[in-house]
Amino acid sequence: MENLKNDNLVIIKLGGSVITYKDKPLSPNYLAIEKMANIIKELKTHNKIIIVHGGGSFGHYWSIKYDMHTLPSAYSDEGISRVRESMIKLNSIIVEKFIAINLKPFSIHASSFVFNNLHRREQIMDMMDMIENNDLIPITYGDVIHTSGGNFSILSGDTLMNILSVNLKPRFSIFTTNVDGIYDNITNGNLVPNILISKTRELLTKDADTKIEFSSMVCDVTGGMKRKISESINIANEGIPVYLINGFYPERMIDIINGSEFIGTSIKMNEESI
Ligand code: IP8
Repeated sequence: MENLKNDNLVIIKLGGSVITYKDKPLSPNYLAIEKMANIIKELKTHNKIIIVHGGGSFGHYWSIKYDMHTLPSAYSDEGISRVRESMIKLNSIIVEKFIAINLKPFSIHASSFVFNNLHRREQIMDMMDMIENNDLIPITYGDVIHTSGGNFSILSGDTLMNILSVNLKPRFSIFTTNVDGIYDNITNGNLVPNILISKTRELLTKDADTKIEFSSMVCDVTGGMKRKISESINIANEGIPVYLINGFYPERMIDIINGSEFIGTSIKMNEESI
């Protein structure tokens, strides 16, 4: 595989817990979306941007109701339609907010570049073409996708982050969630600012005694923080720095890009192990 480096590309995940009220079915958080859009506009002046968004109280609400998961299976057709429809709706709410401030989003459905859990590299590279030759911001999202033989599965936006990052080699990949980053402990924990991963994908923190406990977010069929961390490790393993920050303070992305101090967690490959 050719080793592309896209030094001014940033891939950003808008977490479902930021863009929707996760405990209130089908309710977008318009203010959070607007705030995020304004910061993305600022970032866009010096960077190329690709957006991935999660399902929040849209996709996850229906996935739970119809017992649908990431494992391919013969789920209820009604459930499949409901999840798909709700994600289209959420995507169009975000797209409208972007257009309202003169950003030019271009929605790309995940099934156009992922099929049967395999990705189509050509379609992914096409996003780069569109970024380089147009002023567009490709925007894709976690969704229900057809696998085969009548089976469908829920595809997480976190997995899309991994697929896009590994193929497009951005300068950074940023996950936004409703917490400041990764904590060393589920209750009363401390924020872990830097995590290094070794070649063996072992997590190394500055303080060797720090252990990271994982929790699954309530109302999440795709694995919550645990999946975010495992996808982040896959990305960092390719030499791409990953940041997890609080999406209610999207200005923290500007600090990251400026190389300033920021509140959040970075996950990077331990240089000594490269
Ligand atoms: O919120 C899942 O995407 P995620 C989307 O990024 C659905 O895990 C349909 C539940």
